[in-house]
Amino acid sequence: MNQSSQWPLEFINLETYPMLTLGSPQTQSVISQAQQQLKLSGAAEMPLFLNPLGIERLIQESLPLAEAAFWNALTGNAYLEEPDKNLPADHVRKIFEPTSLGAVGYDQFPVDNLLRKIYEWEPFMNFIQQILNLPKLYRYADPMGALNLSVMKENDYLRWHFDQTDFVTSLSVRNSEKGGEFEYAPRIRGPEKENYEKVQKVIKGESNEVVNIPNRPGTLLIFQGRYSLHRVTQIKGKTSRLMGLLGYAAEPNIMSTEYLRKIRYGRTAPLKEMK
Ligand SMILES: O=C(O)CCC(=O)C(=O)O
Ligand SMILES: [Fe+2]
Repeated sequence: MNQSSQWPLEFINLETYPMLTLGSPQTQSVISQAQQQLKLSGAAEMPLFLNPLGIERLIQESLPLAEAAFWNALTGNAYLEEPDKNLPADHVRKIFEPTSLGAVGYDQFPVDNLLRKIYEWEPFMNFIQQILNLPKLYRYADPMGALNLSVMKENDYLRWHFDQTDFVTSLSVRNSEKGGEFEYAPRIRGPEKENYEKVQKVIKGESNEVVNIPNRPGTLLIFQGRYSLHRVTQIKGKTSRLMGLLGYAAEPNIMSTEYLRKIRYGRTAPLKEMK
């Protein structure tokens, strides 16, 4: 391993997360705890994954980057697709909520950006792969979608939805003063059952199955969002919520559609200076 590929090390809390020794008993115990959490609730939370130096650097680098975010506001349902016209008007697939947030694409990250370094770092990907117990893991092949900085400013909101991917890996950069909480209903649907009634209750604020994960800077989160309905509550106050979203998948060549690029980054062509 050469010098430059080692440098995220000084920013990671290696005492708690000794990622370089995957076979050691301590690392195996961290990995099996995360696996337990995923099994129980679909979310593995690893607080203080970054050390104070790492958190500070992440914030300092993310603030100017956030200025370059593309903002979009739209409305949609929890299933991220147009509902069938023949469904009754009160069907949960016909509940539309607003979403507004900003996103910075992978091609906008400088090469020496810490979040990017961590994302591209083999030992980090191996660590995630072990937790997910997958034979292989790949970075998204999309030049914009692979790594994102999500930027949510005052009044922004990410509506209740299910992800169309099996899991999302995030690294929290900064919290808003109020709001900005990640709320979710663990495994509220399954591959064979939609549980529309329960889903509807969540969206209407009538469910007691909703839990939340506080947004603590430096926390690494692996979240399985295909079956767990989730949202980010409305941001209150002038401090924007910043979150790194790291795109890994069990299959190679994952690309975003042109439509997704357009609504998320406001463009379909990647920037020229991309590596
Ligand atoms: O910003 C977050 O914490 C979650 C984002 C999310 O749910 C998504 O990108 O699908
Ligand atoms: Fe999501």
